[in-house]
Amino acid sequence: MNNRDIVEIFDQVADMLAIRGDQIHRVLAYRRAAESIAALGRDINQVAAEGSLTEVPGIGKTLAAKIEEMLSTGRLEFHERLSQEIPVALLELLRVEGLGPKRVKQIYETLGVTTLEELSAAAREGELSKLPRMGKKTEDRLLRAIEALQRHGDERTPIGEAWPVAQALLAALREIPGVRKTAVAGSLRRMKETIGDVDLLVAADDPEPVMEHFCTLDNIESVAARGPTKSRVVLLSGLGVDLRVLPSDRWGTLLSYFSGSKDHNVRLRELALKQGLSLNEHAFTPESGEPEILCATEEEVYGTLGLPFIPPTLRENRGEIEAAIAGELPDLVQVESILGDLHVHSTWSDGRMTILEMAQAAQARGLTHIVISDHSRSLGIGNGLSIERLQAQAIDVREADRIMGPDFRVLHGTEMEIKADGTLDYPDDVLSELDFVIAGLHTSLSQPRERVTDRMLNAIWNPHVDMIAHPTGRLFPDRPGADLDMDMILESSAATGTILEVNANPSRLDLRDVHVRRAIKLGVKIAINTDAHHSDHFDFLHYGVATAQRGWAETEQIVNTWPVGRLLDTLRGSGGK
Ligand code: DGT
Ligand code: CA
Ligand code: CA
Repeated sequence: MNNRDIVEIFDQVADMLAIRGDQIHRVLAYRRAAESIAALGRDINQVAAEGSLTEVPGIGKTLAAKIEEMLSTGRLEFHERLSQEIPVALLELLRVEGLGPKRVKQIYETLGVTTLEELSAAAREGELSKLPRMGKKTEDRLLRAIEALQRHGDERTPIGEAWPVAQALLAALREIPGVRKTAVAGSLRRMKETIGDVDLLVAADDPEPVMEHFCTLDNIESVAARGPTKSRVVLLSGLGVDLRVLPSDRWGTLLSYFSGSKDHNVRLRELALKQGLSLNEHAFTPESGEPEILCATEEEVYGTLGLPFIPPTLRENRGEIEAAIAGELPDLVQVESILGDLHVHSTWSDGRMTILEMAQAAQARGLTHIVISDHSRSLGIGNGLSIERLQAQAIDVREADRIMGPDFRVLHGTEMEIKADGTLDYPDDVLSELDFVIAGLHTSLSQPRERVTDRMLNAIWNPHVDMIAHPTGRLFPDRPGADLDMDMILESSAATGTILEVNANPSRLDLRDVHVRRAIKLGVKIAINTDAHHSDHFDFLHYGVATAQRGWAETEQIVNTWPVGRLLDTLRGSGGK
């Protein structure tokens, strides 16, 4: 059994206790323990072997014994006993929006309903509205929530999973004769961190062969809809994919419409109506009865509305229309502007390639500098470096720097733990020897807001700390990250000149877009780094750049766009920052 298995069982116990109507503090104890283990950042087997389970926040003697039982027997008797009273299947009902444990219990005990399908049938037959304290209105609302849950599930796909799938599908579609253009649209083109479904567009004169190919791909679970220009399939992975095919002279309106967001489109249609035009995916249609205006490019769509092109990453109706009208769209950071990666691992800690291999791979991608920042001593699971090993590593870094020649710099840094008690993992005199100091949270992420925020502030105010890595520590899909007081974090970073990272690993994307936006407004310096543990990970960069763009990040405020000399001058100029 691993951390996740135990988290799942504890979560189920908490849900079963809640449905049974146990005391809330008992429910919360299991919930807290699950969170704590999810955020542990260490293998629970190892912690148990050391005999230090009770040092994990939220784990007392009783829960430690339960964990040991699971680790040694692979099961938990208490869980099995509970599940005879409350079937595990019933827990699925808690996923329906608006359905709490009390209601689930009532529905189970009076109607014998245990699955979503049975619940849906009961709602359709009007059985639910007959229950006490449950009217027709609640029943309708629940039915809609059940249908939404059945249609989409409640989990969106992380962009890092959806993106490669979409690229592979497009590559296959491009092979079909008669296909002129292909694109991703929807939230994937806007590079949202999670994706509801993938939207693909094709320009072709004859849609039929495209549809035929698309609906007979081998990794399809089902074809949900098939029309002459529009189809939808569900892949074996559960990911839904919509495809639309139109002739290429309508490409601009097609791409604009299906790129969304819906709210952005609503604003565009309003602007069109003011000019007496109705706008849809096919064309602008003048109300006067004059012929349609076709747009082959999105530039023409925006141009017809009197606007400059608005990049897809801004299209969320968060002020981009107003900025476009005023001629004040941000000078967004681009992948090509990134010169350095300030967060790179090597075999010295948990990376899989040597310092030199990472430097060469970075140079091959057009970068001019990297910071080698391996884990610090207290991160056992990351093979963190003792002070002696950190100092020995300096020699290896300098050697790689020499081999790389004058056009590429390899800098020596660390990704240092901010420990659970808020202290830093290396003393100041060790830090002062390094070119670049990163501090980050990997453990005890579920501490209360005030405590975890204080921990982070302690690092931000340390004069040797140059950058905070992936500030909240969240991981898609199920580690929510620390409950930081972001206002305090952002203000203190601005005040101290501390750089905040947008971690480009698609399971992190942390800072997230909305926090980038606030950081940019406050003048906080931002870095976009891949946190590469292998040379392939340098390819994550575009996810981080897109996240920064979604936060309206301008090139100037992104420190990786600065030549290395400017970066080092700035760090030295501010007393270590
Ligand atoms: P998702 O899939 O939940 O991550 O988000 P989107 O933005 O990809 O949404 P989706 O797949 O439902 O639709 C793709 C785009 O198509 C959406 O961004 C805008 C456009 N669209 C879809 N339905 C409507 C609609 O009812 N009105 C308008 N104006 N646009 C729509
Ligand atoms: Ca979509
Ligand atoms: Ca869609």
